[in-house]
Amino acid sequence: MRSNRRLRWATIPIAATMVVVLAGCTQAQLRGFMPGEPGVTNHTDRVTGLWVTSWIVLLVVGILTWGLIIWAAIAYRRRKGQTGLPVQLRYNLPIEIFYTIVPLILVLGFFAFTARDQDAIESDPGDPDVTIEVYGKRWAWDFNYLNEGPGGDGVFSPGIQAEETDGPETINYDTLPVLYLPVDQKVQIDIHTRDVLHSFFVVDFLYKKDMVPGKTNYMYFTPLKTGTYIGKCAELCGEYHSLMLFQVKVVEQDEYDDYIQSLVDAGQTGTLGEDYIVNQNQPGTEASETD
Ligand SMILES: [Cu+2]
Repeated sequence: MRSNRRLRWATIPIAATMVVVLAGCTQAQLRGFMPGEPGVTNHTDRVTGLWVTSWIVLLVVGILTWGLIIWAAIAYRRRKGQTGLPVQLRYNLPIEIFYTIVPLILVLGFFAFTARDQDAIESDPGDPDVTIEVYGKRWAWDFNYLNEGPGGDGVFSPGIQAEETDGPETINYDTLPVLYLPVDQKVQIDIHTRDVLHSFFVVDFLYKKDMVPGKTNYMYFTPLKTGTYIGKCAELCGEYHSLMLFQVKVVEQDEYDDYIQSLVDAGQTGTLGEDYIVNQNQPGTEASETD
């Protein structure tokens, strides 16, 4: 009875604190300080949801654990006149079962929700509206827009490494490689590298994928918000890794079509494909067979 009443008294300040804390939450805090804003792609809210919910569960566990530690330290502290060891408790079966099962439930829960979300993000929805081949290279990006241009042979945009400047902006954003994507269209990205491991990362899309020599990885998503987003290499790939940047412009369909046409007009038809892979010692390449 007594502990029940004590618990009831505790709920009032806890609830009041929660109300104050949550009411003062900014959008950034509610999203767990993840970059970007809600609904940038069809996957970002799912990623943010998993992140924020996991943190809430972990904080609840943390507060309970810290509370119990502090409570035990105060309630069972050595009092005046006490000598020797306190009563030693062991083989307390209910407690042992409790602290085995609770972490098990937590780990299985985190695993299940992660697997569910990963499966949703990774699965191929099929019938992409645009398919873009991305090649990472030390230290820039080439973009091949497949099935576009005359005859559907594709158009391409070769990128250069970011240029450093002395100004307040440390790099020149005007010369960054740019990937154009039409808003509200199903996008498939085929991910390759021409040399070492890189990682294709669009920060606000909350997802990245390794670019592995001799392997093609895929990313599927639908951009839902027009805007310009920063992309970067997320796998240390050498001296100028930090300058391996690009921009993603999510635009309306007609602006996207204009951009594709501008590449056609510039004579950038076809694709910059495997011919430019510089690795000579990869399984399956000519070089390794003749060596
Ligand atoms: Cu890189």
